[in-house]
Amino acid sequence: MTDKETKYDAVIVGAGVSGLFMFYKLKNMGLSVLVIEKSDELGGTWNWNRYPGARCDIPSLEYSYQFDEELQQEWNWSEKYSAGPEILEYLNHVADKFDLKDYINFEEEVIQAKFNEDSCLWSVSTNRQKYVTKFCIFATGCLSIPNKPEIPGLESFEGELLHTATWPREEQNFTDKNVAIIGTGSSSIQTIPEIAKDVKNLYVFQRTPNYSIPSNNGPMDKDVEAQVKARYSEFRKENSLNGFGLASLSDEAMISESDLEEVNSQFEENWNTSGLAFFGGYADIPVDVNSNEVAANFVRNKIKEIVSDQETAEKLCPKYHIGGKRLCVDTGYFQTFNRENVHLIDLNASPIKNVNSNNIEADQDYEIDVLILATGFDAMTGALTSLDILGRNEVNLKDQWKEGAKSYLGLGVSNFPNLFTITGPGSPSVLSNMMPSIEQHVNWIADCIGWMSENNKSVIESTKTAEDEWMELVNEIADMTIFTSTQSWYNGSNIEDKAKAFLPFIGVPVYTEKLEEITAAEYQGFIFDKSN
Ligand code: NA7
Repeated sequence: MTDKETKYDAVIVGAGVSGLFMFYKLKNMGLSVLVIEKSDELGGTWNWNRYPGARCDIPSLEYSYQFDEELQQEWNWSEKYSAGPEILEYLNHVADKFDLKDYINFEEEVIQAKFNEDSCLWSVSTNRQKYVTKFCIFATGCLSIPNKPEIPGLESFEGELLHTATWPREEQNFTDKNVAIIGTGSSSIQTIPEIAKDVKNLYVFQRTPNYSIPSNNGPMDKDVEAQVKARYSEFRKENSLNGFGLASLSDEAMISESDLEEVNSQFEENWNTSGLAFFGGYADIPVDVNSNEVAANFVRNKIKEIVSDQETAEKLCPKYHIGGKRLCVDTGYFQTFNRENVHLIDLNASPIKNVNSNNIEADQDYEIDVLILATGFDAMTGALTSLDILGRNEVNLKDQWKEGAKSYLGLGVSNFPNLFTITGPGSPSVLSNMMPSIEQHVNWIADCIGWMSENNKSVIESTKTAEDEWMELVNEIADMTIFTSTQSWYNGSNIEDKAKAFLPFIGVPVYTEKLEEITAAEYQGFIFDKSN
């Protein structure tokens, strides 16, 4: 170790929801820990995605930490679904309350992490210096690396070019401007109703329409808040027993066994109350294509009811299974297309031929001042494969994952000892409420490190066999659902040259059961100190 290398028990990469809690846990265990954060602020996804309308689409009483009773009692959310700035305020409150900020190295970017087989330590190189650490923990998020697709002529555009995932902090003034937005995923669906209010014209370039359910957002109902807070831990426990880890609408009712008229009237009620939970309204929507079609058709009919121009409505109606792409939750998205200043351009009928200095050429020329890319992320693996992470024999993680990411439990990767990922591929992550899934992983990693110390183990690594079998299970479960039926960022289809592999583990309760079994069997599938 040179003078310039500082040694830690653990280095955590990222100061978002997962990095903050991971740091809190390890600090309380008495470990020496460093958090490295690329931005000058904490908050991860909520720090980067500051576009107008950015909002959590899971109710905030659920999308919040549960590790500290005082915290969950004292914090009051102003709305059912919190907007990005309020979530950032909350995360800052958490960091202040538990004295976390002073230990975070802001504006420092990890470039390489390399495992040394002799010392069994990791060297972490940043744009500033080098650190040595026993454990390397990637708290880098599932949706962190923006997808910037190749669009012909984009580099020649002379107006303002924005991406929803790297939105500037300064307020953007779009008054009387002609604005184009490319992409119609969740970010776009949230921002379009906000942006449309001010602009002269908003041109929405859509490649694939999305299903979206109204959020039915509003001020926090104080009675509901009080009821939840009176039994918060039970409430969290109940939610963890539902497939997606969310408070569910569902009993065990199946569309296939129900009267269609009753189903449609139930859907009507769910449409007016539920948001994402709409998808769980009947147990067979995710697994039975015919039942799925009933739900899909209900939403298509809603779109046609809301949007006055039927040609536009038809273009906004998705044809694939509902849920195949991430279901969206909106506040007035479809209604926005009734505005005279909002225009939908179907890229399937007329692809973008070129972007010039001040216009987009498609079916006609659209003169624009601002171009917004709402084109998503290199999801689930992008934040890891964009770095040089070198494990045993200097194998690079991005090479190991070339044919598709494989991980054991979404927590460990063979050839990468003492490296942990929080909500990595193969875990419920993006197909669950991220907050409790993050807490589950952080608690597990902290317990594992504690167990290793008590049992005199210094190196943990998952076996390739465990990893292969685990990913087979991930795919077996996914194949029983509609999730693999559509091109989506769940299976890497949105990124050119990315291996197509379905990555999230579907089913929070099954995952939890398996994780607990494996842990109780003294971390079955992991080897310690290469000896057992
Ligand atoms: P998404 O959901 O990946 O949406 C990206 C959108 O951009 C989607 O409509 C894409 O169409 C579109 N896209 C991507 N590349 C292109 C090109 N080259 N041309 C035209 N359109 C393109 O990302 P979001 O940021 O909206 O949401 C991500 C998640 O954040 C969300 O699900 C929540 O979990 C939070 P496509 O469908 O690929 O045809």
